[in-house]
Amino acid sequence: MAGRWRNDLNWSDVTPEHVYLNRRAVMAGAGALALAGAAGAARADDMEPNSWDEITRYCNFYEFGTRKEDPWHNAGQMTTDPWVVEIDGLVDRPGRYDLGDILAGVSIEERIYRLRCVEAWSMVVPWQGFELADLLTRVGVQPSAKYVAFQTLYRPEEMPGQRGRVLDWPYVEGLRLDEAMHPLTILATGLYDRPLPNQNGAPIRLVVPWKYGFKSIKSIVRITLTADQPPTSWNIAAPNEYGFYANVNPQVDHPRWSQATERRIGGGFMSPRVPTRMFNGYDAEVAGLYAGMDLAKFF
Ligand SMILES: Nc1nc2c(c(=O)[nH]1)N[C@H]1C(S)=C(S)[C@@H](COP(=O)(O)O)O[C@H]1N2
Ligand SMILES: [Mo]
Repeated sequence: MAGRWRNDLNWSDVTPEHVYLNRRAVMAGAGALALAGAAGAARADDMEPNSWDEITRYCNFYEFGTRKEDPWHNAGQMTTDPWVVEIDGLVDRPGRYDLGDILAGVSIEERIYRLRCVEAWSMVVPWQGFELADLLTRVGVQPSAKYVAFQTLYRPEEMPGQRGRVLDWPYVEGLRLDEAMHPLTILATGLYDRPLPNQNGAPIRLVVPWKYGFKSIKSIVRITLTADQPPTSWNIAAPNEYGFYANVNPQVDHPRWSQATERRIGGGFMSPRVPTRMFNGYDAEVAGLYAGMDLAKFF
């Protein structure tokens, strides 16, 4: 991997906007304020994080219901302590790892990423987490491994949505190994410098910012290194609508709607529609992973 990916900004650089700028002005004087203001304005359209309320109340987590506010209402019932992640398959050190042991071996950093749902809405989220590659390297990926499979908690007594059949439970997802090892791919444990709320996938969830949101599987209990492409929940549910790759691509429409634009959550009752960007704007970092691939075929 060519070096660690560096964040292009910290969330404190852009939000809470006026609070932060005022603090900076007091500390560093008017010159710093002008600079920060100019940089902030240039980014404002694109990388201004959504509010805590937007990110934690407008969620997709079908284990708690299919309406956007259901997870906010229902996810409090999920027990997240103790939490064990089973890591198995083609690894040198398989085992049932306590979350505390996993976190003891990594350094948590901040990543502000765009999140683009396949339903054509989007947000900007200030995550805290660590690179999935760090964990995979620690457990030792064997040369025969080509994919990484992930599984969400299955606990219908705490997850009312799992008592219905809207998806095959547990929710499963997967990445090609090179996607999993890419420095943009993180396991998130926090949001706005607070522990990850249950509805956003506590205590540990995947974030793959150049793919549609459904790839970013929540509340992970198992990670399996495999030789073959693993099954994935939305692909099982509707294979003609949701592919394994699910790279954000404004040129490949969903069979039932356009993917050319997206509704950026927030901004009052008229959420602005903005153009969707190739690989969700991370093309410089990830386009090389798909060189020569037909992205309409491998959607
Ligand atoms: N286990 C699980 N993970 C999931 C989902 C889900 O229903 N169950 N929804 C996905 C979808 S469609 C999206 S858009 C993102 C939403 O993440 P957020 O609610 O934290 O914004 O989570 C993804 N991860
Ligand atoms: Mo989504």
